[in-house]
Amino acid sequence: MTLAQNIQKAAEAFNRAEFIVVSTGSGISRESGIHTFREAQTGLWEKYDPEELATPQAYYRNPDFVWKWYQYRFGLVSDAEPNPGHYAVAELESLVSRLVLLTQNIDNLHARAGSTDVVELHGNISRFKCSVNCQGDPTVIDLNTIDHDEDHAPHCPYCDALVRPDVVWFGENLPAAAIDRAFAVSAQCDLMLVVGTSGIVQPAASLPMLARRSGAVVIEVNPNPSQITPLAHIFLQGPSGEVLPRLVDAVREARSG
Ligand code: BJW
Ligand code: ZN
Repeated sequence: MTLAQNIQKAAEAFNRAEFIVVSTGSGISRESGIHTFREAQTGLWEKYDPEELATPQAYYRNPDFVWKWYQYRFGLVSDAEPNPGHYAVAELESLVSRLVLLTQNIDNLHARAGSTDVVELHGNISRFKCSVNCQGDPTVIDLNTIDHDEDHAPHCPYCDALVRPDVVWFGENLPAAAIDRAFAVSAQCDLMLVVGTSGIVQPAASLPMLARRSGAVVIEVNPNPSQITPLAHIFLQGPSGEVLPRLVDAVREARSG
């Protein structure tokens, strides 16, 4: 089947579904200039494995170094704009009766594109918290209210522990409300659209399987086969910034036709 035929088939499935869950990974932000998580890093960070930096152990071992990595990435995210893939997901929300968006991304680009019901599974790089959550979980810290610079990890104004980005590192639990909701909607939806994830990182990677076992149609958008591809009913192979706008057009046409 050609991509055009698969998009048509996917659009028909969308029009049969009442409750849609979209689950996204870093690939959807690739066309906004943000590297996917497992892509080779550039410049200063070329030599470092992101999987080894995104851990509490790395942070406590060398807080200033990991802080600088996050400041660098925060800069990239702040300069980025949503791309046609993010806008297409936001538009889908207005075309269907119920849609929940689950994202592993920490870049806020879905909300900036207009999606309204976004469940952030791995936190948000623009938010910071006390590393021991001394005033309750999470103890959010507004960086503008404390003395800090780009090169040094700042300290909590209440307890002096380190301040850290409010993201989920390996070995840490996902925010309970977010993961509970993700499991619930994945088990309830009629259709799950999975976009731009390698499907390697748990527990997010298990959501498409849960959806499929619960009877949902699973559709994947990715330029490359992933761990999700074998369980997808329809695989739309291509970059999401191109495929998703075509899918939205096809959903709209199938609806009016
Ligand atoms: C395009 C594209 C284009 C390119 N268009 N697509 C069970 C078995 C084994 C291990 C575990 C397990 N359960 C838990 C674990 C441990 C661990 C884990 O999963 N490890 C794996 C590596 C095996 N999980 C955890 O530790 C999680 N916590 C947890 O389970 O708590 C319970 C527990 C507690 C204590 C002990 C054990 C368990 C937490 C996971 C947190 C992940 N955090 C990160 C970092 C966030 C902050 C930061 O960014 O710095 O989240 S890791 C990183 O991976 C990031 C991402 O959200 C996440 C997923 O990556 P993603 O988005 O899939 O990116 P890539 O790069 O892998 O793929 C990109 C894709 O895009 C590719 O497919 C491309 O083809 C595609 N693409 N261009 C569309 N234009
Ligand atoms: Zn504190």
